[in-house]
Formats: sequence, C-alpha cells, structure tokens
Amino acid sequence: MPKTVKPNKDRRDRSLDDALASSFPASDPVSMTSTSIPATDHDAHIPKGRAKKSKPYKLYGASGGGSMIVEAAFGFTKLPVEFVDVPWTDTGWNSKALKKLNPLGQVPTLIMPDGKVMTESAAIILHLADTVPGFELVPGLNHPDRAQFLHWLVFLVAAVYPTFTFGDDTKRWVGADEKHGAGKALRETTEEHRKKLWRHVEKQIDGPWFLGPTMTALDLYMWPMTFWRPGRDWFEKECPKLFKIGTVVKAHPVCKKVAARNKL
Ligand SMILES: N[C@@H](CCC(=O)N[C@@H](CS)C(=O)NCC(=O)O)C(=O)O
Repeated sequence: MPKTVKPNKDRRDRSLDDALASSFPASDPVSMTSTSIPATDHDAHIPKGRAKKSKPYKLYGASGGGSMIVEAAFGFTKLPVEFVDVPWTDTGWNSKALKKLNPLGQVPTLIMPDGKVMTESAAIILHLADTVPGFELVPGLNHPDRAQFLHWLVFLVAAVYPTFTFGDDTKRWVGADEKHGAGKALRETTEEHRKKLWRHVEKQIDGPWFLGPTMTALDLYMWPMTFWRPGRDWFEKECPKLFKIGTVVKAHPVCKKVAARNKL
C-alpha cells in the first residue's frame, strides 16, 4: 500500500486559512447537505407513500488508502453508506475480506444497494455523478471542463495509481528475482516514473484547484496522493500547486471527518 507520510502540522501555511475561506465553492458540504438532494435517488420510481428505505452502499476501505477518496466523495452526497475497514495485511490477491468481491483484493471496493460489486475509484465517482442530482465534484456532460476532467481522472487512475501497484509489493511481480535486487530496481523505477508524472501534472495545471477555479473530484485524489510517496517534502519543493491542493483538501470538513473515521 502507498505508505502515508505523517503530515507536519507546522507546515500549514498562512494562506491556507484564506484558501479555506474562499475556495470551497458550491461543493461546500454545508451548502450541499442543505440542498434537496434526495437521500435515495434510486427509489425515485417508487410511488409516494410506498417508498421504502433504500439499502445502503457498503464501502470496503483501508485507513490512509485510496478508499478515502471515494469515502470523501460520498461525503458530498446524502447517500447512505456503511464502511468496512480492511486491515492492510488483508489486502491483495489473498485477501479474505475481499476475495469474493474483488479478486484484486484492492480498496475501494463498493457493494451497491442491489448487491452488485463496483470497483475502481474513477468508476465510482462517475457513478455518484450519475446518481446524485447536483453532485458538483464532476463537471456535467456539457460543462466546458468535462473533457479535461475525464482526461485527468483516467490519467490519475491509469498512469499514476499503477506505479504504487507495482512498486508497493515488488515480490509479487519479480518473484525469486527479489533476492537478486529486481524488486529494489522495480521500486526505484516506478518511483522515478511517478515523479515524472507528477511534474508533468504540475506543469499543466494553473491552480488553485486541479481544474482551475472550482474544486472537483480530482482534488480529492490529491489529498491522499500528495501524502504518499515520494512524500510531502518532495511535493512541497517540486510540485507546490499539487502540494497546496492536498493541504487545502485535507482541511476540508468532509475530509476531516473521513480522516477521523479512518483514525488518522
Ligand atoms: N485502480 C484502482 C486502484 C486501487 C488501489 O490500488 N488500491 C490500493 C490501496 S490505495 C490497494 O488496495 N492496494 C492493495 C493491493 O493492491 O494489494 C482504483 O482507482 O480504485
């Protein structure tokens, strides 16, 4: 699993408070929860008076992992969701908790109200946008940022995320050659590759958020991802815009709740 790096409280810069006061747009959780987003949109077809309480989603996650991105995204909705915390020692191909649900043994793994399984953070986030009217973390179909949002969402999960998959537990991939240094080499090359990817992103974005003036789900990824390897110091020096996004998102009330539930 991507090792989290303990946040350094002293590093919280002064402009963070200004950012907090000004930059959470309509996605501010207070305004989100005060709108009339129905708790159970999937029950919309049930005639009034016969509406029954919808079954909750069930989200399998691990503390500090990418499941927190999805948990935070759920925090911007009123959808009912239950959490199952999987110990890191029980993730991966031999996971007892996840084996029957997701053979990869990865989190997030989501059980839908109808019992079907959904994995892949990007798919789950797009599903939330499909399900929750007014979900503002995903630019809508005709929004001018839609194409860039999709571009970066898939980039994060298809280009960046696998560098952890291959670098975290190198024995899985190099087998007996681990003894001969292949694991170390794989770790190093995936780390270097990831740094290149992040530098590329940093050059492409203007800030203050990933897509500019408005917070989107891409910013949620920057929360855990800027705390994972290569770590906070590296991001602060090499990718200050991404570093800042991670810092501000971490302080968002929704993410604070998620962090507390994850005992971070
Ligand atoms: N493509 C997946 C990646 C999920 C993933 O790699 N999760 C990590 C935790 S951050 C995991 O479960 N690692 C355990 C493993 O692969 O064995 C997504 O976007 O949801």
